[in-house]
Amino acid sequence: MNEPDLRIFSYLPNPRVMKAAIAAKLCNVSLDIVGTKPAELANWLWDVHPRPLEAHEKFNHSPHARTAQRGFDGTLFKTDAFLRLQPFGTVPAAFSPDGDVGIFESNSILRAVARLGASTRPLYGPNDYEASRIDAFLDANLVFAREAQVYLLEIAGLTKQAHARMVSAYSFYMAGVEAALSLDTSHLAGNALSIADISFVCDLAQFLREGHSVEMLRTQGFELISANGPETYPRTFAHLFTLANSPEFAAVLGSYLDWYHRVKAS
Ligand SMILES: N[C@@H](CCC(=O)N[C@@H](CS)C(=O)NCC(=O)O)C(=O)O
Repeated sequence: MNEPDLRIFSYLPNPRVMKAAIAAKLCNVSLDIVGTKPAELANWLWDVHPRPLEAHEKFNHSPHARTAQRGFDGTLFKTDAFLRLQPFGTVPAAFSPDGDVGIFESNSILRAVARLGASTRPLYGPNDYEASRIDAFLDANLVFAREAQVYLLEIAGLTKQAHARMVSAYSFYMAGVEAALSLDTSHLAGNALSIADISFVCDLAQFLREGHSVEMLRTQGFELISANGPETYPRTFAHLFTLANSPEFAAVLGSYLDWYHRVKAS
């Protein structure tokens, strides 16, 4: 088998990995994506060469045992070699083919794919200024996505403050995206599809999964933050679904957003 251009380890499916997978399809970069269902990743060795653990390797005094930090509970098994390359100890975790370079943060893994495939299809802007504007969207996405991560992890027991904080982060982000799409351009950062659009689709698609918790929110006295989204932010939702339905996005997203259409249609 030919060596891939980039290796990625994560729980799957993961919209943060989908960012890299969509870009890879668009610019013909080969990825080796390794992982398993979220609940099963605690049974894997988080390493430069990740693999399922044997039962006898899973004990609390293992040199690899670490306390999970966010999104996981209990103990995870991360090697020193993994943590040298992935200092925040998170997934998705990407590696250069030789395993010498670790790349973390899904937006930066996305950037890596765009750089590797730039000669096939430029997804990272035609010049330094445009690339920096794309970076600015990626930064804004990350701020939104971090707020969304905290909100979704706490959704079973939200405080009023936590809910209000997400409302504010959502409105700020969505208003900015809507404003960008109200300019005379077809995409977020200009007239060409870029990694800014890819990151936007995946992060917003993940946030919309608050819709799975509508009853849980109601019992706490909250409504869906994204309710009336298409009415309040029409350009943003149109952009999301136009891209999500395009071939390369649809091939990676699969059924990830199907539930949203079902709920909206009912
Ligand atoms: N902003 C990061 C988020 C990555 C992240 O927080 N990953 C969590 C799972 S959702 C993780 O790997 N946690 C490891 C731990 O709990 O130790 C990205 O986009 O890649």
